[in-house]
Amino acid sequence: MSRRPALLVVDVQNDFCPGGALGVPEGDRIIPRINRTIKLFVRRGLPVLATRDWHPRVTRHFKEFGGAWPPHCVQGTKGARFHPKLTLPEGAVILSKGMDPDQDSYSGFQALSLQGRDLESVIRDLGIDEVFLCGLATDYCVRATVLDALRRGLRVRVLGDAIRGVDLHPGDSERAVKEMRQAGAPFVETRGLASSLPG
Ligand code: VGL
Ligand code: ZN
Repeated sequence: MSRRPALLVVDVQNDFCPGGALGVPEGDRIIPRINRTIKLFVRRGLPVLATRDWHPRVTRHFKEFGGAWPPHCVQGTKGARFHPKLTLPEGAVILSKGMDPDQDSYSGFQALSLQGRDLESVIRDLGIDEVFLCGLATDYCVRATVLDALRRGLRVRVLGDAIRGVDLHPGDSERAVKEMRQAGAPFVETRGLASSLPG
């Protein structure tokens, strides 16, 4: 059976980049690498998916209402937009998560497409059997999405030079990387990726 990978770009939004409400250090540095990788997938006719954190103004995810975070990625605000330098292709599948005001949801598998489909059904419908994953943040959404993908029996590769973490507690990102590797997600670099893609 032929392999069919997709690229999953996680939460590359203004609020997660330097200057944003929850700026991840160097969060914007990964964007040129992601853009080059997007081109590789588009040229081969392989799907590109992108998640976004998409919160209501009032949610238990935010400090003010008992959560861990300053307000960020509030639906419809500039902070919630994809970073302007990110070049998502026409036809990219956009999935939103974090809409439930009563819970934290970090995994892309809790996200819904604009048509209301969840990530797993989108992946199955597109005939994808392997996900290459990049984006923000290593210790939250990237980690949770990678572990969930593995639990669902998908092959996952993490683009190690195209992720960055929040590190709310020092060492969080490093621990997340170890955890993802141990769970069965190999790390690869964006450079030289062309040779490991079909077509
Ligand atoms: C995330 C912190 C708060 C993430 C979302 O998507 O990684 N991190 N909300
Ligand atoms: Zn959030």
